[in-house]
Amino acid sequence: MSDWTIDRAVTELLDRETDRRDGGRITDEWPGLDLPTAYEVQDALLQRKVADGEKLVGVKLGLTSRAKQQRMGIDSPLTAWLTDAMVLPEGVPVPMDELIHPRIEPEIVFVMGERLEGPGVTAATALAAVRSVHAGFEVIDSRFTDFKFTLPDVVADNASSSRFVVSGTGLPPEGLDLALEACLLGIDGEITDSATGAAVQGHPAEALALAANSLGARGIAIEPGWIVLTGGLTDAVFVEPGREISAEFTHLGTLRVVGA
Ligand code: OOG
Ligand code: MG
Repeated sequence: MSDWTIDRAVTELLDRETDRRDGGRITDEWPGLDLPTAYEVQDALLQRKVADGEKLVGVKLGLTSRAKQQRMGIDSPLTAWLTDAMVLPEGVPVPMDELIHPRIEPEIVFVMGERLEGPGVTAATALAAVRSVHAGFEVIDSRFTDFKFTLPDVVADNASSSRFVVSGTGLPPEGLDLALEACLLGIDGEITDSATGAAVQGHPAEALALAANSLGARGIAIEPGWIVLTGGLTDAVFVEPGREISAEFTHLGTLRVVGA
């Protein structure tokens, strides 16, 4: 019998985040941690943050692209929670002194206009519920050493969530072909990687539908005004002091962020 509980896992993960330290995988000590229980840990972690004054502002998808799945060694997408404390305004440097070992990845972001509740949500119905499409960056900061985890570990850890940037100006989804929307990732002015929106589940709206359907199975709807991060288009890159990371999109604009 393991002496781990949902509560203990939440406390351990929050302590690591506060103390800025990584550590071993929970599943090494709690091999019985299955996926449904891992989502219970994730939900309890959100409740703890909400009790501390944070507000739920949306949902993120993770491991929706092959680049991310291959790097992390997990081929199954997941969802996790976004709170207002994770918002990094455009132009503000990544606060390295608050984080453990941050990496950053470019993402296509939706702001929802209408409620979306699975099951049965298709990419077309999902896209029809979107108010605006934005360029985004996600800063991930796993509470596990070297970003080494199993699927239940990373689900419990709210999918490495740390900070995110959403471009101020969005575009209506109509008129955009998001499968073809390209993103050039740059480090200090040099293009190091690229992808199109098709990298995430064939189309970012497929990723949104996936989120709606998997949350729907847990009785949760995606609400109007929510921010939805559809998942890293490329592999993530390490943030370093003074390093400038850029994401140049075909129509969604260009985001730049620097490590402080
Ligand atoms: C897990 C989070 C993955 C994404 O966009 O694929 C993620 C990780 O890579 O640490 O946010
Ligand atoms: Mg991400």
